[in-house]
Amino acid sequence: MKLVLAIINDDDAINVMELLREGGFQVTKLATTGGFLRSGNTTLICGVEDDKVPTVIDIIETNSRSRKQITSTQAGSSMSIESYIPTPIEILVGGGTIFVLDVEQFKKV
Ligand code: 2BA
Repeated sequence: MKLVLAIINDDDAINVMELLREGGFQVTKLATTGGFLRSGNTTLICGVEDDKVPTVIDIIETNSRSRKQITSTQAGSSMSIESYIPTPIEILVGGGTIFVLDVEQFKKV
């Protein structure tokens, strides 16, 4: 058995969860926060048999859009006045970030 952890955009979460459910997968949704942008994202936890992992990844991959997002640079270490003026930069936020972990034991009690 594997545990799929997928960090996706909040806007894609409902759709991805619905498609996983329709595919017969159980899924748990966690409200999480990205360390870089410090804005909300969604982490899905999905325990699946090994041979189903590609199907789960495919559902997540197909339904998680990447987006361009504007953020601002953090203050630099120099003491110049420019280092305190935030500069907008454009970054590409995934898609999805997916981890697949081995499950040592799975038990429902
Ligand atoms: P955040 O940490 O808020 O990162 C959002 C996006 O900012 C990232 O998109 C990436 O494009 C950019 N980014 C992150 N760190 C950066 C840096 N030091 N310099 C420049 N740009 C940077 P994604 O790579 O698609 O990641 C989306 C979210 O997935 C992340 O949100 C984080 O919550 C999670 N994530 C990504 N890689 C991870 C990892 N190795 N471990 C744990 N969580 C991860």
